[in-house]
Amino acid sequence: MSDSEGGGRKFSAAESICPFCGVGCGIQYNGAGKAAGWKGPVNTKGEICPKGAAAWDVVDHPDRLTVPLVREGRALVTAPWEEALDRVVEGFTRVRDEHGPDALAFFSSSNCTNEENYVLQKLARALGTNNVDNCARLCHSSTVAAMQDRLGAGAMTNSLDDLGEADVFFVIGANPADQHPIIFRSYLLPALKAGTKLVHVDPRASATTKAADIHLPVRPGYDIPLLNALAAVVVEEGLVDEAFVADRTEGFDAYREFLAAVDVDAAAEQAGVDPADLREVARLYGEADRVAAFTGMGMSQHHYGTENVHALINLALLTGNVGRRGTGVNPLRGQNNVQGAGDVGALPNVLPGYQSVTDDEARAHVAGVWGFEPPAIPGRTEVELTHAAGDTVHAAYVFGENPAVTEPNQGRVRESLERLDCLVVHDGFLTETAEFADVVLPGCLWAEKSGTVTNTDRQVMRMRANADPPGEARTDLDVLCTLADRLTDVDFSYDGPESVFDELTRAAPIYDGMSYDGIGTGSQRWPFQREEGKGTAVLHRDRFESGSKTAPFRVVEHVDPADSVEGDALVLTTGRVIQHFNSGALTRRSGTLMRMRGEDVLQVHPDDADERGIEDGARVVVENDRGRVEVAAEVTPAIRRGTVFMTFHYADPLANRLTGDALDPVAKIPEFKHSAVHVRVSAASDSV
Ligand SMILES: Nc1nc2c(c(=O)[nH]1)N[C@H]1C(S)=C(S)[C@@H](COP(=O)(O)OP(=O)(O)OC[C@H]3O[C@@H](n4cnc5c(=O)[nH]c(N)nc54)[C@H](O)[C@@H]3O)O[C@H]1N2
Ligand SMILES: Nc1nc2c(c(=O)[nH]1)N[C@H]1C(S)=C(S)[C@@H](COP(=O)(O)OP(=O)(O)OC[C@H]3O[C@@H](n4cnc5c(=O)[nH]c(N)nc54)[C@H](O)[C@@H]3O)O[C@H]1N2
Ligand code: SF4
Ligand SMILES: [Mo]
Repeated sequence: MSDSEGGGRKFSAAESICPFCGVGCGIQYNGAGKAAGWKGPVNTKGEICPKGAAAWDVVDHPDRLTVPLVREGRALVTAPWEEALDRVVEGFTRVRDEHGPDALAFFSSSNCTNEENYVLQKLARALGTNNVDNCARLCHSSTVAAMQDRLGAGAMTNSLDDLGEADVFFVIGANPADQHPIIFRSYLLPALKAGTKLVHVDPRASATTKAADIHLPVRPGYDIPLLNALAAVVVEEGLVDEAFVADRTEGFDAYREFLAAVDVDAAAEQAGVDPADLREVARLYGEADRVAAFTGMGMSQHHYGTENVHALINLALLTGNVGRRGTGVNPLRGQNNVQGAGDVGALPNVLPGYQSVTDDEARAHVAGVWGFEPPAIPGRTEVELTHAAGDTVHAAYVFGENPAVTEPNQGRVRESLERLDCLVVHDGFLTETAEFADVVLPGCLWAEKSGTVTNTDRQVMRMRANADPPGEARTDLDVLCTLADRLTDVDFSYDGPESVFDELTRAAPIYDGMSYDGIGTGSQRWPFQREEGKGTAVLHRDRFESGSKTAPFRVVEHVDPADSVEGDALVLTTGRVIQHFNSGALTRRSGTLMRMRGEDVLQVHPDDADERGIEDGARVVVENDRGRVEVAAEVTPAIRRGTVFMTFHYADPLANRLTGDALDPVAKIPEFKHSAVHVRVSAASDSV
């Protein structure tokens, strides 16, 4: 471990966790201006991907916020901490007094620690509102809703360690080679080399597809007909796991009757895939002893995302692929702590440990720990809160999120943000969202904080500070506790993250028995078994987490996407690339990553390009009723005909100008993966 000085700041290596994806690789300062992996619980050889390797680039970046800012007229000007905090307290207190606690909104952060999220949700509840959410809403909220409903737990059913035992990986609407690179390289690839088959269901061929045995290039938004047809073939060909169905499921008769009416060829055509390929995949799923399904944003981000996941759960139950090693339904989670932000209760309907706010016993349990009872009426969700701005929501605290890039239909989002009486943004950078703020509080980044995060396979791991906060910045936990103390009568004076974690283990039953010391440089997994001193790797073994021995089948019908695709319209689907992360707030500031991929492109199929006279590299206009962006075209057969793809990593072009605000009725997730757009060569590019 070496120490070094950076612009007056002292850096020293200490085992922390990567600030990017939900894999949760161990990283730390390498002593020479870079980040390096250490042998963590997940990246056991110390391996990291390009984003992890570039994670230090932003820590000492000149754009870092180092002092608070407050709005004076049109400008944001620097202010002492006391003045900035006074403004927050004054703004939030005034709104609460005038409009009641439900006029306040708290956007918590899946990029921040369990302790920070725990304190922020407790603050919201101490003020009398359940209006607290995090961007899991935009991400796997639909997956969580479906899995919680059917199986009793909305998390990966299995652990990374056991998944290699699968005979088949069924990856639908996810691209782990680019989005969960260390899972892909260190857990999936070795199994593939040893003979596990990979099926990839995705309208776009990606690095994951390269490793696949079969690719089903599904038409965006048509996963339900595809999944139903797979299930119908499994039944038709006698591949149902009869013993599992009899012992562990309910409602099979109605489901079988529904499947009997599915016309497999017609469903394959509706889903845009070859019926013969689809039948082959069904046989693989039905005949294999162990199939592990992985699901991502291509499934979850539709206005029927919950139904998509229900259809996948049916297939896993039908083939007996739940409750054993190398099987299951496995959502690959987004940020380094999106799992934890939900676990600790930064959600409007549940308290720490997924205890419902409407459950009297759960509220009483939490009240026993907190000394006050949280409100019993569920709060509103992230996009609903944004839409209510200026109407029934008047103050918002945005902690480690950048909704002015990442929420759908940006025209509407930006008008909403303007209408808030008091917008506080607490972030490491002056983000696009911070431009709308009344108060901007300088946040810490990963290297400057200590605390815990929970990764995609439910492992709670510790982050350790490698540096002090820059300039006058304070640790995020310190700022949140100070504000909470000033805004409420509740005592928020914790003795550092460890004492917050200790309280969390008492409030959230799934974390009961865990400890900072117990975690050490390893991990503890939920649900934690206090008596055994360890967590449960494979869920639903003899009983489902719901407490029941059985899980129900459910008839799932196709739902049309919200945008109808007429005339020469194409379907825009959006997603990610390996070099950038979400709103790009961090990765667009990394010189290394920008050299790897500086600009966005729109992937267009050669036939669609020909019809529009679009050449590779040409600037094109992409537009619909909601907005318009300009971007360079990449003409490639990797994308299916009729579909175009761009990322949402850039503020310009801002893909979310084009996405719509239809929400899933259950999970309230937006439809990021299906928007009708028109694409044409840009006049500006014609004239060049
Ligand atoms: N490099 C990188 N890694 C990341 C992130 C990042 O921004 N960059 N973000 C993190 C976060 S927050 C998350 S949530 C995860 C997300 O990880 P993924 O779920 O892998 O993310 P996406 O790229 O949004 O979508 C996955 C795939 O869905 C496909 N798709 C689009 N529409 C459909 C459809 O209708 N049906 C099907 N079956 N597929 C469809 C897309 O072509 C895409 O390849 O990644 C995490 N890791
Ligand atoms: N079109 C389209 N839109 C999408 C998606 C899509 O696939 N397509 N995916 C959606 C998904 S899955 C997600 S998860 C969301 C992500 O949406 P966001 O959460 O809004 O995106 P991020 O870029 O992850 O925002 C993180 C912010 O936190 C700040 N930050 C990072 N670390 C810290 C810290 O330690 N402390 C503080 N205080 N701040 C910190 C960063 O600077 C950044 O501004 O986007 C959604 N939007
Ligand atoms: S795989 Fe994810 S957690 Fe691991 S280094 Fe890459 S971005 Fe970080
Ligand atoms: Mo996400």
